[in-house]
Amino acid sequence: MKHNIVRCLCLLLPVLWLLTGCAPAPAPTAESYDDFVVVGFSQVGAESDWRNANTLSMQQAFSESNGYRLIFDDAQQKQEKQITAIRNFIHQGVDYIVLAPTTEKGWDTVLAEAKSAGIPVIIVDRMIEVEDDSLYTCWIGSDFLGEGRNAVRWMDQHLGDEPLRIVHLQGNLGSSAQLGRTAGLNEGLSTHPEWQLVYRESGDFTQAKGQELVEAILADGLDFDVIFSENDNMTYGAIDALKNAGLTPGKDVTIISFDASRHALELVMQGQISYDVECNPLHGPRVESIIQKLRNGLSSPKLTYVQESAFDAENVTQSLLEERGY
Ligand code: GZL
Repeated sequence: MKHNIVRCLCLLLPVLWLLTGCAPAPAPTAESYDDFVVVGFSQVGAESDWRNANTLSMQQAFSESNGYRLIFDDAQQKQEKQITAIRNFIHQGVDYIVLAPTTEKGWDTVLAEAKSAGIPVIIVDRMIEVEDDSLYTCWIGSDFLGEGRNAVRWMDQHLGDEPLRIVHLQGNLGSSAQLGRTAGLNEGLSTHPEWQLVYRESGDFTQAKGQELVEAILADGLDFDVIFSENDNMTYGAIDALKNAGLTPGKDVTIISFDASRHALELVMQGQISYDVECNPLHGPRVESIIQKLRNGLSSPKLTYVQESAFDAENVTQSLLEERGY
């Protein structure tokens, strides 16, 4: 199965040449493909700064200079596009499939096809839920419930037991990041009767939708004290909406966010975001290290959680901003 497409192309080229009289650019020969480890990467999309940093990290790790040929597919946040991409990877006979899944469910059938083709699948970032966990070799990503609990702990410690009216901007519904962060907030709501959830909607992790949602609740005259936003891009949109309404983020409204990208931490330093829980996107070297292990006949833990931090005005420094990798 390996690189069948490539071999077919090599056979067709001379015929095309004779028919068209023009010499097409030489396709990579099977040997040239064989010089590389071919990795098919199905990415969620380009919905956020986090996602773009994750893509760049993967592209840098799986470079030709590192011995890889990366076949990259952007699913535009649609699971059906990811399923099609995985089937294409199988057909092309890649050596490894890396999947950053949009949502947790719906992967059993296509991953069974990858297993039948003998292609190892590595899950990165969000988690998947399958009947048979042999359908993927291993997963590496974040503890999203832990991230949500971290945010609630900070709220408990810094916002005291005063009554809080909370606006909750959720990420892509059904994604591990949304499920975990939401579960953390729900635990907080159940243990703090003085906290009231006054609004909950999904902003799809995008800045535009985050701004749209907050503009709408301001227009409706909703009163609230806290915005619990499940990623920085939705937070940027919410901040724009607050400012356009004459409100001061961090003063009139406390903002809790997730991802902790460099720009967001600048806003933490300025007092606009009160607390930002890190979700580290720089998975490229981590996934590449897993593939190196597998190629050397070594195993990798089934689940690997990356170490992450969190930031408020107390621990954000200029040097931290300068050194930040994303
Ligand atoms: C989290 C990742 C989420 C980020 C968002 O690991 O899946 O998706 O928090 C991104 O910024 O869109």
